[in-house]
Amino acid sequence: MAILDIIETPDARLRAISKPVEVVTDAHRTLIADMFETMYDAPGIGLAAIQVGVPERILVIDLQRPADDTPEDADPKTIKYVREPRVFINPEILWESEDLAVYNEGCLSVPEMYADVNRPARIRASWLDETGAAHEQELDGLLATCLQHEMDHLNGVLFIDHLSRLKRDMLLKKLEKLRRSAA
Ligand code: GNR
Ligand code: NI
Repeated sequence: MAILDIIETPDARLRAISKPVEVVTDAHRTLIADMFETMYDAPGIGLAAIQVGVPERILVIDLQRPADDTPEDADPKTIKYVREPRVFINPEILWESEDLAVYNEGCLSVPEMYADVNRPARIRASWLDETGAAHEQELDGLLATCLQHEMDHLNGVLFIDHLSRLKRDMLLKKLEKLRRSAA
């Protein structure tokens, strides 16, 4: 297993259209294991293959729910999270709801920047898992939002592309300033 480098904006590779996976191989399964390790290390709740430089339609998600015995008032920093790793290969959106949900999104390729994004609240999606088996399911909540965010990456789209030009430019300026102060 390996922690891979995450590509950050404005790297042109983030604008590539990723290619469908024809056959799921051991090489893909190794990449997926490395993607999970990279995502947990970051940490993040999702990661698309293109974010580690691989232009294939593969993404991983783990929303890491608090353990079932967690009290309501527990400190989020000290509670135990249960891993729920999910793999999506060649995902497709078959249906999306008219109603939208807003989430304050972030992206490992646009580090430390957050903005509200509206997306369909519920979607019906199909995909392959790491064994090549096909799945189809209706998703909602943060999982629906995160899958749409990751599927955007497969099409060269970042969450900042959903903002007004003014908001996007402000956010990118803030990122540049942060990078200069960190350098
Ligand atoms: O870690 C992440 N958090 C997040 C929060 C709200 C909506 C989407 C995401 S995905 C992001 C990780 C990432 O950049 N995936 O591409
Ligand atoms: Ni992202």
